[in-house]
Amino acid sequence: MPTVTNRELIARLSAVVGERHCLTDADLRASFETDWTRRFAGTALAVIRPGSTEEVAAAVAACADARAGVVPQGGNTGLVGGSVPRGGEVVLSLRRLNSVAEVDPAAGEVTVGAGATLATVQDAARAAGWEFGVDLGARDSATIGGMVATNAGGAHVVRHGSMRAQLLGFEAVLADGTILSRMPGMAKDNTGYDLGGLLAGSEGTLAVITRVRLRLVPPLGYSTVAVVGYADAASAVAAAFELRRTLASVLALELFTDAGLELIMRHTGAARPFAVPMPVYLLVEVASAEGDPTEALVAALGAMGGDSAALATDAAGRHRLWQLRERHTEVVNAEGVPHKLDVSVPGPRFAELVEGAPLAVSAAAPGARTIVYGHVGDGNLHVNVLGPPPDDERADDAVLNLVLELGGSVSAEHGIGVAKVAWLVRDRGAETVAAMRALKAAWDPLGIMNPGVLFAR
Ligand code: FAD
Ligand code: 2HG
Ligand code: ZN
Repeated sequence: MPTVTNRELIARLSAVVGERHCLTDADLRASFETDWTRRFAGTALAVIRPGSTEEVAAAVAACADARAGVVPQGGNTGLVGGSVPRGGEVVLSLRRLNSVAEVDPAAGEVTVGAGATLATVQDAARAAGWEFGVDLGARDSATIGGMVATNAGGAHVVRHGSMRAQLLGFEAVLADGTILSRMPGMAKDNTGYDLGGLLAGSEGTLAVITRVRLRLVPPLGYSTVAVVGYADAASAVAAAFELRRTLASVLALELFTDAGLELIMRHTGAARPFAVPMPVYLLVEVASAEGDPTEALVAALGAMGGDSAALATDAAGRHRLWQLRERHTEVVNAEGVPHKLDVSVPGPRFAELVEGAPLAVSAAAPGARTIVYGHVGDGNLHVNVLGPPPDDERADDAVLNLVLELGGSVSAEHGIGVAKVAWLVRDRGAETVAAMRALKAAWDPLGIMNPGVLFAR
């Protein structure tokens, strides 16, 4: 049994990180205690803001001695409630670990602190003549540590893969305060278990990621974006998969519907991409270093007979079209506190999911509104439900049941967090979850790392 009182723990944490980085006042803690959607919130014992890996290690060791839960937090843009306290834990904010080392221009690699934002890393890569392979709408707030911890996906997975695929090295603090480091940056490294790969998607339940070595990708100088309207989801999905098969230049394949577009127009003042509303829209971006891919895109779209289309090759035009997809999260949040279901199904079932999810919601929660959008190229749909109170999960359950019937996954990119804990066994099976729990027990025998996330307590 712990013999350390909360007061003693706070005094020790304060000594480690400095008094002004150990926040105990409710007002100062508040922004760290509620998640981006406002659906998940809890009270922390304290919020600490360490300034170095050594401080993280000493703080975690102090929490272990006190048997206090540790909730690692980056930009707090996660959408499944994993970055905020459930009650009485220490929130460990990584945002001060925001260093971005000089890019290695020959290797195309960079070492960054866990608290560096995605936008900072993208800027550093571009300044050195490279690009970072992952992009997502929360780029100004989401941190690299949080993105590794959730194995974030985003718009370019179809071309470059998700965060795990960018990871060449890591430094992390284990649950007893031990520092692990494997940072040199090697494309090939088969010396035993891939522990960095294990931390990718671990959602703060195994260790605190403090630094990572990332691979960069060559810049793609030519880029074109098109938004095409379709009469139904099946036609849009078939077109997306045909483009993925035939155009090597595909960088993004995204889908949204007129219900989402209506919200975007109402909240942001954006205009329709073309005069006639269509039920389903496909956004495709093609990009190449070798030459302008526009002609090939136009030919491919023409051959498939899309109904109406808007196309942009200049930066402002591309940005305008991207806003129609990227701002869905923000405008849904402006309408209310959403239930967010981030799911994937095998490609051939994707259209069934797009059509079926709103019907499943209506049957389970009459009157609820469903807005769907997502990364069609990855079979990943974001189902957002507005109307039911935060703790009414009937609509969530209906959608997740449908996903499992279609052979899919209850989390494509945001993770399990606390939102989908009840669904992990149903998705992965008892044997697999037992194997995961064995890993958790070995890495975190006291169960202090993000308790309640991923597994039920
Ligand atoms: P947080 O929200 O702070 O934390 C997320 C999880 O990671 C928590 O479980 C936390 O405990 C853990 N964690 C955080 N930092 C660390 C660390 N250093 N070590 C160990 N564990 C840690 N996600 C996508 O995948 N694709 C998208 O396209 C996408 N678009 C988004 C758009 C918007 C507008 C918003 C608000 C969110 C979007 N997200 C997207 C979700 C979110 O941005 C990602 O999940 C992101 O990876 C979270 O990063 P963060 O720094 O905010 O992490
Ligand atoms: C996106 O793809 C993000 O826009 C957020 O993953 C998804 O708002 C959502 O549900
Ligand atoms: Zn997404």
